[in-house]
Amino acid sequence: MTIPGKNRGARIVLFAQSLLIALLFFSPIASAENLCPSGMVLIPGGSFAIGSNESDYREERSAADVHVDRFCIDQTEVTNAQFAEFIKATGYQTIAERPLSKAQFPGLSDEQRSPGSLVFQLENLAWRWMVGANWHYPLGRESAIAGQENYPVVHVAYEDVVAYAKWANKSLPTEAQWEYAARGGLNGATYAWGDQYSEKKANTWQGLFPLFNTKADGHGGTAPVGSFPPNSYGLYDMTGNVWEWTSDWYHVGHASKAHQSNPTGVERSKSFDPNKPEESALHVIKGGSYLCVLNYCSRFRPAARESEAPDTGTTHIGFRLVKNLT
Ligand SMILES: [Ca+2]
Repeated sequence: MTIPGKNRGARIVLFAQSLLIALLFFSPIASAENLCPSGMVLIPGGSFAIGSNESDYREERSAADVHVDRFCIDQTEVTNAQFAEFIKATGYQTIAERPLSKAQFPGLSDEQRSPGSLVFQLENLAWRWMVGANWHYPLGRESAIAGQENYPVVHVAYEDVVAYAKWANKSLPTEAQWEYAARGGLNGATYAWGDQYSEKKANTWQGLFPLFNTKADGHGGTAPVGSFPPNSYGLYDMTGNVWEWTSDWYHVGHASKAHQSNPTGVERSKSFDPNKPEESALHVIKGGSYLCVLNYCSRFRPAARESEAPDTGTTHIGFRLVKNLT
């Protein structure tokens, strides 16, 4: 026997429960967690000053107020294991694996045009062009990455990371996105964690560069991603380990970005680094690397920036990607 009143009450309770579940499921908080693919972190939109007016490095001056919309960013630098998946899926050959072009380097012999890349040799404490060095053999032919699956991929040129981004359906960060994420909400602070330097916070160089490295942080070269504490946004290695490519073309200062939303930097034709006048167009790289040290090149600060030719990969440049949300 049914009791109409009781059934109606039960239906109301059931309806209310369903409504609550629906509200929870579709609430902004719950959906925000699902906005970013696995391995990425949601960075809330906001305004900040990109660059630094206090910096000794003129390329960081003057700071400009900018706004960035919310976006997702990789929690770590892209690893060897992740890059290997891309190579396996696409058969892509990185620039360091291709011979130098005869048209571009007519004065070199075939042997001199053999595939290779720039390696910083810790034993000699010097940069050297090494035939056979590439993402799979970071220090040359006898240095395969077996056992280093969780290290950041290196020897990736700009063209290589753009190809990876296309495959992953993601994008290179703009400099503004990268710097905003690196600051972790501590806008205006010197370092990603505050104003006091600490060699325990990131994979940097300890000692007198380039004479000696005490390796007090436990690493002479690159370290597995996530070996050091994350910043306030939960992002690892935004300071040190490897430099990271951004999509911006390099230009001294930030005047072109002032008061912009989602600035993308200068056009290619305006890219210029007075320290490298022979280069015509360079991209901004951020974050510094394991070779950065307070006494020599303290470019492991969020405001710091360096230029790099798009066709150049080295032992200390890697990348991470963003997913833009519309
Ligand atoms: Ca880094």
